[in-house]
Amino acid sequence: MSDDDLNHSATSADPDTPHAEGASGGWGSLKGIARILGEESVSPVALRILAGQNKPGGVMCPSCAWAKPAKPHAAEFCENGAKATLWELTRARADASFFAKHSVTELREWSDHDLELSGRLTDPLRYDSEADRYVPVSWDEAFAEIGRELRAIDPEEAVFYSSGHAGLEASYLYALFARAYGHNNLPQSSNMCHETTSVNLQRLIGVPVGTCTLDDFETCDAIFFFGQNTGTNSPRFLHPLKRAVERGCRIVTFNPVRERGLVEFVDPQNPIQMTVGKPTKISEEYLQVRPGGDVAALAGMMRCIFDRDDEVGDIIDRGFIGEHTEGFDAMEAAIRSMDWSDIERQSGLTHAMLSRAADIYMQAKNVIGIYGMGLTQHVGGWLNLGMLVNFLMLRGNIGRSGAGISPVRGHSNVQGQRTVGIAERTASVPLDKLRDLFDIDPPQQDGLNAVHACEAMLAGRVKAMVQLGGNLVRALPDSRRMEAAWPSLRLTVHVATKLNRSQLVPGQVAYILPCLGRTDRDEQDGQPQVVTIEDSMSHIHASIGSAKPPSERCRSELAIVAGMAAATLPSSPKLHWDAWTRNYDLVRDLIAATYPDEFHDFTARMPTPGGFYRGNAARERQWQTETGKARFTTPDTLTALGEEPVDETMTLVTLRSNDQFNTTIYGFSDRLRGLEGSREILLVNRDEMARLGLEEGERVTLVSAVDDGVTREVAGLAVTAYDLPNGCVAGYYPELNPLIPLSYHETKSQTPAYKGSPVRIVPKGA
Ligand SMILES: Nc1nc2c(c(=O)[nH]1)N[C@H]1C(S)=C(S)[C@@H](COP(=O)(O)OP(=O)(O)OC[C@H]3O[C@@H](n4cnc5c(=O)[nH]c(N)nc54)[C@H](O)[C@@H]3O)O[C@H]1N2
Ligand SMILES: Nc1nc2c(c(=O)[nH]1)N[C@H]1C(S)=C(S)[C@@H](COP(=O)(O)OP(=O)(O)OC[C@H]3O[C@@H](n4cnc5c(=O)[nH]c(N)nc54)[C@H](O)[C@@H]3O)O[C@H]1N2
Ligand SMILES: [Mo]
Repeated sequence: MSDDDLNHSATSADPDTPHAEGASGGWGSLKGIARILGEESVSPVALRILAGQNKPGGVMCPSCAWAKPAKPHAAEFCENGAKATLWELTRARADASFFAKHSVTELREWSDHDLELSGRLTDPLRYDSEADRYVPVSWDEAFAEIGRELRAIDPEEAVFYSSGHAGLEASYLYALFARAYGHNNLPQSSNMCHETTSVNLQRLIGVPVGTCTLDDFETCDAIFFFGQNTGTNSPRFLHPLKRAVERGCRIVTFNPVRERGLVEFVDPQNPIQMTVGKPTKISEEYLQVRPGGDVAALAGMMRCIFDRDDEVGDIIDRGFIGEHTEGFDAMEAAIRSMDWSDIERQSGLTHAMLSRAADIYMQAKNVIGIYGMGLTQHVGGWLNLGMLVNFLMLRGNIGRSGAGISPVRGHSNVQGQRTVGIAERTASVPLDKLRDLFDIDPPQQDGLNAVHACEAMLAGRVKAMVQLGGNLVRALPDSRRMEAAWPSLRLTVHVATKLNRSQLVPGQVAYILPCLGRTDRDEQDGQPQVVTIEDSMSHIHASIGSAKPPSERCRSELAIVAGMAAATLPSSPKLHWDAWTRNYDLVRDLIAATYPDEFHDFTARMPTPGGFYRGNAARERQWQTETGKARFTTPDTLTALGEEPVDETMTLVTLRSNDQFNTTIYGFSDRLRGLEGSREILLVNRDEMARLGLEEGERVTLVSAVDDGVTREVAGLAVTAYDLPNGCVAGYYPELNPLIPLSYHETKSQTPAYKGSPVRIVPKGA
């Protein structure tokens, strides 16, 4: 295959691909913030909070988990961080009168966007099935009934979910509550996200998290990006990236979509560059790999590396491999036996392209591998990560400064919640310590993750679902099936800031408990409280909210968790739920006592600029794997897809727009992709449109091609020509979640295959 002979026809200059409004981060991004400011009428308080965001003494962004530098920019927030903050600080209120006016049946007709637009929740609410309305109740009543309900069931029938927002203190107590009560059913949003990372990096290099810190980005020579959309999902990362490019670091990107932020960047904090309008080119090579084709792309680059090593020697770091790793020979044999035509077909990239990318890798002393959902949300996510670790280890690029593997995490505290015990797998949890500290008998067996909890729910084995944040009914795969199962629950409890769809499928006993957001002032006993979070690079930061809470009746997440626990569990001299609620320092002391290596002197170290680092064994080349070595992976296939698309079957990739945070839809402008106005769209390339006889704007139905007796379809999607590889279609999450079968998930961690499920397009009238 030659470079012109690519398996996708469209290019960035494709007349049918809507044109993006210039480089990401430039004027457009400031306009985006201004629009939200206009919509939400920004108060001086909001401006003050934004000015201090991600800086010592300020609030840590409620949006993504990207690292917070020790020396922040004047404005250390991005377009999407500003949206998240202002969305939380809205003046709109979903208060008692709102719920008196709207029945639950009526609210179910509202869109995700309109539901959250109703504003902040102000009162504890209980569902009244006769009136079909949520009605205000007192906190005491709510806690008492929740406690009664939980005591009436077997603890194993309860599931305590968390979305990665709540701080370390509330999260630690939530996990303690679950274990004292008697279960490990602690699924978290990462079960739909980076669980592939937690399970597989642990297996391969002995840590469940990435090995890089921000400093590494100042000395790396090349960065390889796989399926992570920086411009939209972690825009502050564009600053270190731009600096890296300016000092000569070379960037190679693998992504089926040409995402603007990785193509070029205009720094909104650099007025000169903005006026001159000269963007920085980010990626030297931008390779539009087929979904699931990263395995083949990595195999191709590794073939080139082996070939060069044969010719000139000294390319492969045999010293590192001999001392630190196992499994190299079998892996090498498998890669050498692969056929270039298979590699090209599966990756959708040519030998020449992969050879150019491999050259960049071989010319670089220090290389960082970055990845996101493009690698994790596939059936073969484990193989994606195995191949990326292989690739990096070939030249000793793990456990050395300027190099490493760097998953970019999602929710602001998603990683930290896992660190302090929100874990359905008990291997990582010091259960003995909990037993000693609290005189409890924590269950030993693993609990349910998100997919297993759904299966148990469909089988009628779950009776209570408590949600600390999040919007499971929309975020889960097979969302229509799961939504239908929800009302069979006996108890549903939502600790939330805003109204969402999950709350509108109440169990027989159903509560919404309104909590403070990260930006709100949290006072207990007249004292301001601080919470902490862990960023994507394992640094722990204090976060101090200062906005007036939306109502006097909102409580902190920690207070709500402690209130539910106290009402459920028998009193005990070792469980001081009230005292812990009055002073969060006491909870930090408990975290330090449970995890002394990482969290010693927690409260004292909390204000460290840039956060305090809790360390990483793999970074020190200590491999806490089963064998004490880092492990190479031998590929047995060249794709991460569960099955290859054939004939009319296409691979569905679900995307986030630039105007959403997960199921929170801020608006309808996917500015960086040049897509405006509607989320009910299906992106297809022009060749595929011609092959399938589709017209631009034509309404089609997308149906799942997984044949297991369940009908899965989404109708009314407008066909939109877009520059994508052949054999795949793309559209938005969460609208397309009814199409992802629950059973279609990563093999080792059950992370749903949101980036690679088989579908068929049915034209209207067919
Ligand atoms: N503004 C904003 N920020 C967010 C979020 C948000 O919704 N909005 N969500 C937060 C959360 S929870 C998370 S987990 C992160 C998610 O952030 P990301 O990890 O960036 O996740 P996605 O945007 O889902 O997809 C990333 C990219 O994968 C590409 N891709 C799809 N399939 C493949 C493939 O097979 N191979 C390769 N190489 N690429 C592929 C897509 O084109 C897309 O550009 O962002 C966090 N930050
Ligand atoms: N098809 C498809 N599906 C996906 C994905 C995908 O890429 N494609 N991505 C997956 C990923 S990576 C993730 S992480 C999940 C996300 O799944 P979740 O984390 O469950 O969903 P969110 O949309 O982040 O949750 C939004 C809700 O959280 C509540 N909330 C907001 N702030 C706070 C707070 O401070 N405290 C509390 N208690 N509540 C708060 C609000 O009520 C809001 O409505 O979705 C997954 N689903
Ligand atoms: Mo996520």
